[in-house]
Amino acid sequence: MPLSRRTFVKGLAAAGAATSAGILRSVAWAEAQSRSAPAVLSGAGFDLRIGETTANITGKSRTAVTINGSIPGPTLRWREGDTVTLRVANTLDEDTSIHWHGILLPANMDGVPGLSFHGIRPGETYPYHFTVRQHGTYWYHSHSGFQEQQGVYGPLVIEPREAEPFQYDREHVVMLSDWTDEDPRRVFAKLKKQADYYNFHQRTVADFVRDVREHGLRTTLAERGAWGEMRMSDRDLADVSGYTYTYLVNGQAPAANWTGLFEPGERVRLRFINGSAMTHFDVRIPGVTMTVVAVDGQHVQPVTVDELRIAVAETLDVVVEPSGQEAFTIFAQAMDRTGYAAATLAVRDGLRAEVPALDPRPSLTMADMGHGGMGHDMRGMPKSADDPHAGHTIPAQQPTTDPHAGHDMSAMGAEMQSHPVSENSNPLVDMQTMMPTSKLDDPGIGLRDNGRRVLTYADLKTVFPDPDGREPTRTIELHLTGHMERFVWSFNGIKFSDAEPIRLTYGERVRIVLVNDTMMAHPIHLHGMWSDLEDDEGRFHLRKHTVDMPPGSKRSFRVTADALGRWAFHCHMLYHMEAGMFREVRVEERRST
Ligand SMILES: [Cu+2]
Repeated sequence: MPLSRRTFVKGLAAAGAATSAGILRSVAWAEAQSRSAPAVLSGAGFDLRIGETTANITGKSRTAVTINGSIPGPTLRWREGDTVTLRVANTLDEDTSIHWHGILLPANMDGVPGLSFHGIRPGETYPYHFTVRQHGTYWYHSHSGFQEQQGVYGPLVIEPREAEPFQYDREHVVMLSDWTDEDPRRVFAKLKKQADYYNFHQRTVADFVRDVREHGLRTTLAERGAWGEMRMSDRDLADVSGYTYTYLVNGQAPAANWTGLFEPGERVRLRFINGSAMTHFDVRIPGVTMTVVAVDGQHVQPVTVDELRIAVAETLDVVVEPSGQEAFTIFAQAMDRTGYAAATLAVRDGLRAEVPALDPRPSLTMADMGHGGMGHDMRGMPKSADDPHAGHTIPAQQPTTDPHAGHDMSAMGAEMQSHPVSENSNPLVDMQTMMPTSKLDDPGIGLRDNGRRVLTYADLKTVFPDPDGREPTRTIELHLTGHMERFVWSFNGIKFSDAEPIRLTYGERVRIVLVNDTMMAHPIHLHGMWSDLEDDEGRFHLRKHTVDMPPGSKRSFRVTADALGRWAFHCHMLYHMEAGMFREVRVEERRST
């Protein structure tokens, strides 16, 4: 008797299959399942099936799109050096795909429809086949439409061939994600129509931009009295908020209390994966410090912190030694503080520790908007009220040649930022940063001076030296641009549909400099090749597959173009990518002309 295609998922865990007669298995079975981890598949051959599943996260049944009937999909465990085969069957009535995030592989195995291949048509099975050349914590997800938001994502763990430089007694995957009962196409349509749909507060940045356009900068500032009155809103921190989202740990809402077990005295490795569509999380485990040992699958020099921010698509491995309590809360606040994901580390099932209150919602400061003096809240700097031109993010239509611009900021080491001509008078660009800095040692919006030791990129150093060693021979600067009211996002003011590929020559070493001209964070992901983040002195610092770009930041990374073919390069905020913040990177053989 064939199983029904629709499967009931309780609390969004791997859950019971209905029989073909539509009779659900017992509630007890479903509840038992809801507390377990997603299925774990290991070996070299894998069968994955993308299909529709009935899910109930919030008390209402919804149609999710799943891998093998669960959200997240199964945890795949590969071994470094193995050649793996993954047969991905599409039982949907639309195209699908699976992209192996952060994995080095041939371009036709990368799973991006339109670049790597044509996608997987309904009823088809696509065989992915490649040799695994790395180890660590990664994830995989659909690269088709909004399927990732609907549930098509799962953890990927690659066991190393050689011993790792740290020890642990057990491990848990902790996959964070965001779920909406709404159809993501509707969410996107609402953002396009009214960008502050998910925000009930005044949208002061957009108001400010409009006022400056209509009345000029000086008048607008005089009317507002001081910079400090430019209060930011929810909308400026996250496009899509807890108003529609339920935040999940391993597919479970906070009430379902996913629990990872430990025995007192054990060292526990937690593999944090941010598999959400749109949400940066700030993670802590009250009562336990976390020693970060790997980032984006790459070993780093251990650093011990109380709290860490994990951007969309990043992974962070930590080792913890819980003791003195039977239960601890893994608390992951959404960056905009409109909700949280929560789970428990405990000595047995059924326990729960106190869940902290959400931190207050942060305000963006002038520093967040591309002011040179990072970390200063301009409300505390009365001078700035007198000098309305001091380097900050300005509406794009303002002339950037203002002789007063940033003159009192030179002592802070930042330089006036120039912008691509394609941003000039561009209706898709509403803001430009004037004095961006790397902000590598900045904990970030909402995490500064909170009394906890918060991880920054500056704290993270890859354990190995630059594997390439060559200086980049050229620099490609790209600006992250957007227009908040229109909900368009782009590189250099040019949407993907209108953009030429970025062409790299096979074997070359290039430096990519990103400048964030917007008020939002953008985690930028290059497929197929590493992004080797540089420190403030331009040295190799941290190997990543996804580089988060806070508002008003400028960061650089090195790329060795060692993978031929067509690769995606994009913001990993799903709706930003969909709205145009996407480029093709094409690596080609040197022409012998
Ligand atoms: Cu983005």
